[in-house]
Amino acid sequence: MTEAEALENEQHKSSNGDVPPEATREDVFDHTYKEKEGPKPPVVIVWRNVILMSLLHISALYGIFLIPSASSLTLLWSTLCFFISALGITAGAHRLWSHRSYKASLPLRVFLGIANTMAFQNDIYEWARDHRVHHKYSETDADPHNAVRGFFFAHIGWLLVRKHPDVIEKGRKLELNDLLSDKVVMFQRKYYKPSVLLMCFFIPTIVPWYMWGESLLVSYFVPALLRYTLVLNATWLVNSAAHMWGNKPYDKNINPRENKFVTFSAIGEGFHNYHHTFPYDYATSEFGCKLNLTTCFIDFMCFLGLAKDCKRVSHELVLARVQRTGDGSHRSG
Ligand code: ST9
Ligand code: ZN
Ligand code: ZN
Repeated sequence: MTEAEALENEQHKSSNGDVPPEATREDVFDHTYKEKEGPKPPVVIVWRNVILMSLLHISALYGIFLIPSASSLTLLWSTLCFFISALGITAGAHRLWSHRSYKASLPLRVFLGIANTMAFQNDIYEWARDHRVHHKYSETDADPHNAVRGFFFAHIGWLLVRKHPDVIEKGRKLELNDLLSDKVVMFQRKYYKPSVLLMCFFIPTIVPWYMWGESLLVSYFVPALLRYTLVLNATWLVNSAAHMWGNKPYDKNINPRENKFVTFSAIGEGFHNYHHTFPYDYATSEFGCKLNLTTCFIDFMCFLGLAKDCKRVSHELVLARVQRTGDGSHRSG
């Protein structure tokens, strides 16, 4: 075993801390999986989703057209709703529930659960299960948004067709007890549909209309539908653009890349080569808070005493990995 590998092993052990080891190992790439040989199963289009997603995107375009007639308070409210729902995905479903990269107190988990519902991207349990299977089987048939199938499939197409059977087969073998025993996750799952109607559509619409007399038309199409569509696309860019374009300073043998545009639009989630190399790092980046609003948010929660035990990869380990598997494009800082 080389020095770098020994360091990585050591880091992995310490990264698990007192978190159930199974829960954190579930997001690490499985080299033993082999795609089945022979013809691929047929692609089955789910027309209901195609129609709903088309209508949503047409409504979002109409929302853009309505922006000039929205009051500044409504635009401010839309931005706030964008950031709350984005944090529900990044700090909630992603860094907390999929990767267990830090610990959150009950009030913070309740906030993140509500914020996540506002983002309407499937319930936390389903999101985290699909995301763990994405890390464990990246770029294979068992990856729900396998980027080898092209930009469109990785971005939105995977939500418009039936899943590849291997996604379900491998997903069923994942260890998800940490999610099953989290009361916030289970509560959200139980009441998901009415909660989405309330948090993703009703509250964003009713607040501008009731509080400052915005028209119902603008209130529905801008802070509700346009904001929802923007958060969806910002998230999907991580699966599409950040798996296709950018450099690979940490591991040139994997597809995920460092993509500045995605880092900006997905509030700190575009350091994707780093993230797939060190999925347990709560900052999802070597550079902490830099260009990373989600990391700033988690740090602030730690400051308030609402979060703790943030897992981090040491500088030495990062450098050892850069030297061993990087593509030579690494810049510190
Ligand atoms: C959405 C999710 O948009 C976006 C996630 C993106 C992830 C990004 C990650 C990037 C990193 C983080 C960055 C964040 C950046 C954020 C920036 C913010 C500014 N394992 O699903 P079904 C079972 S959602 C185990 O119907 P089909 C399942 O339990 C958008 N089991 O599969 C069920 O079992 P049973 C809104 C699994 O029929 C059975 O299989 N939502 C797994 O193939 C059938 O499940 C939508 O659009 C698994 N992995 O249908 C809805 N998967 O029968 C979309 C499934 O026992 N979903 N199972 O209950 C659907 O309509 C369907 O899932 C489908 C597939 C049509 C896509
Ligand atoms: Zn991840
Ligand atoms: Zn990825």
